[in-house]
Order: sequence, then structure tokens, then C-alpha cells
Amino acid sequence: MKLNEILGIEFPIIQGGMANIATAEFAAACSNAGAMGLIGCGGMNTEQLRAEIRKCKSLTDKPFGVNLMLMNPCADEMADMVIEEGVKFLTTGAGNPTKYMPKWKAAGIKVFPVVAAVALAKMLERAGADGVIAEGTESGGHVGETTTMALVPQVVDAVSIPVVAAGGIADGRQLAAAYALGACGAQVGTCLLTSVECPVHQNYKEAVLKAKDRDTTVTGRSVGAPVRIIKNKMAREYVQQEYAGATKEELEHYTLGSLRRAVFDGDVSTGSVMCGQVAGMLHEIKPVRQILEELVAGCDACIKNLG
Ligand code: TUI
Repeated sequence: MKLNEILGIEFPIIQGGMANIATAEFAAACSNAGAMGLIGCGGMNTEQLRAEIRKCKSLTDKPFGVNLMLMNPCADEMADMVIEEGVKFLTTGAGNPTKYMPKWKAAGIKVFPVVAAVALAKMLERAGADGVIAEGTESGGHVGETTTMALVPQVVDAVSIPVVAAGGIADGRQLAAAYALGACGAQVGTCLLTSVECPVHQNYKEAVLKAKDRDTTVTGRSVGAPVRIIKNKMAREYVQQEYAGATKEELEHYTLGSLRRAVFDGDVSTGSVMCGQVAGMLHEIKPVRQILEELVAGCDACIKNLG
């Protein structure tokens, strides 16, 4: 079964829950355009996230969900609040949500955790996950080590629940490849950064448009906090701090603060411009609806050409 049928949406596409970017307005725009829009909780506290959920309900009557970033200090509280607010679809990121699964299942919430490894996918299937999102290291932001090409088929072989592919998907050929690997659909983030509706600062969009294939790098692997960003002054400084022996906490704090600088202030030099390796494929700003239509039409054309 395809992801759009599983989730009751038009296109088999989930919008990634990008921290500080995936607001109620952006999630609603993605849902209204036919994808599964997600509110990202990164950078929010519990009451801010509650307000965003209520705002999103007022902006769309289509299905939408919440991405619970498990490194958020409020994650435990948020895990209860999403039940109170009647959220129907959840994804999780940057951690293991097993301890929350029983209450989310009891509340009838559909849960698709993001995983970067087979072992966690198997554990979450046992814990009652409805599907998993297998995210390769091509993605922007917090990443694992395995590529989408290698990870997705291994997760598909290891579990019987639906698998969504993420990381490195920005056009129809890559969506077709995701299907070929056994996925039922895709989660995309980077190709939506350059949408008309995306609320990031114009400088952030332009940095993504300007980036070429080798213009992202992963900072923080040495301290277990790997984050893919566009190479800039901040990336160089971060690497220097890593070599200077900064602790994991110091470096994480540094990255979160610098994400806000890039997203809100448009400081793409000392800010952290989180972005996937597909940035080099993005050349113009388009409405979300057009991005989704081109992904799906391009995929159909690609599959036809393959015979
Ligand atoms: O979560 C993401 N991407 C993100 S979160 C984020 S906010 C942030 N900002 C600064 C520093 C750190 C985070 C920006 N981008 N993607 C989902 C994802 N989850 N990718 C990889 C994972 C993952 C990794 C390990 C999921 C589970 C996991 O398991 C660890 C365990 O405890 O088993």
C-alpha cells in the first residue's frame, strides 16, 4: 500500500519536521498542498508547540502531524500534550521513542519514528510503530551514518511495517528509486526549503539555491551529535571547536543557537544552515504544490521510461 493511502492524503510525501522552520503555517501549507504536513518541535517549549498545533487546526482541514524531536528538553511533556491536543499523526527524530509508544498507541495515534539504523526499526516495530521513516545520511540536520541507498532496503527486509525513505530525495527520479528500494513513499525536507511558503529567511533560501553537490558537511560526528549543514564560517569554527575539545553539550548548544540565527536573522555566514546533499539540485523558488506535483509526475515518468 502506498503512503498516501496509509495516511489518507493526496501525495505519498511527508514534509520533514525541520526545527524552527516547520511552523503551523508551513505544515498547514504542505497539508493543503496534498502532503502530510508536520509541525517541528525543535526550538519550541511545550506551550509553544500546543499553540502551533491549535493554529494548524485552524489553517487546514487536511491531515497534519507533529515531529517530536527527542533531544528537545520538553520531549517528555510534549509526548503527553500531543495526546491532550488530539494529534493523529506523529513522527519522532534524533532518539528512541519506545517509552512513549504504549500511551501513543492507547490514544490511537499513528506513529512513524525516524530511524537511521535497522536495530531501532526492529525495536520500534515490536513497540507498535505503524511505520518507520528510514533516513539516510544525505539528509540535512541531525543525521546517521548510513546512506539512503544502503539503509532503506535493509530496513525494508528487517520489518513488516511500511517504510518511508528519507534523505537525498528532491526529484522524481529519487522518488522512483525510493520505491525501487521497497519504500512506500518519501519524506522530504531540503526541496521544501526553497518553496514560496517556507518561512526561512530569504538569505537561507538563497544559500540553498547557491549550494552545489559538495557544499554541505557534517559537524559533530566526533561527539555523537552529527549535523549536516552548508559549509560556511560557522562550519569552520565548529570544526575548530571540535578539535579544541569542546564538550558535546557546548557544541549542541552552539548548533541550536546558530540555527536560529540562520533561519530568523538570515545570518548564513555564522548561522547554521541545515540542508541536505540534494541542495545542488535546487535552482528556483516554487510553490509547495508545484514541488509535490513535479516529484510525483517525475516519478511516474521515470518508472515508465524504465519500462
Ligand atoms: O532529527 C532529525 N533531524 C534533525 S533534528 C534537528 S534539531 C537539532 N539541532 C541541533 C543539534 C541537533 C539537533 C535537526 N535535524 N532527523 C531524524 C533522525 N533521527 N536522524 C537520525 C535520527 C536518529 C538517530 C539515532 C534516530 C534515532 C537514533 O537512535 C538513537 C538511540 O538512542 O537509539
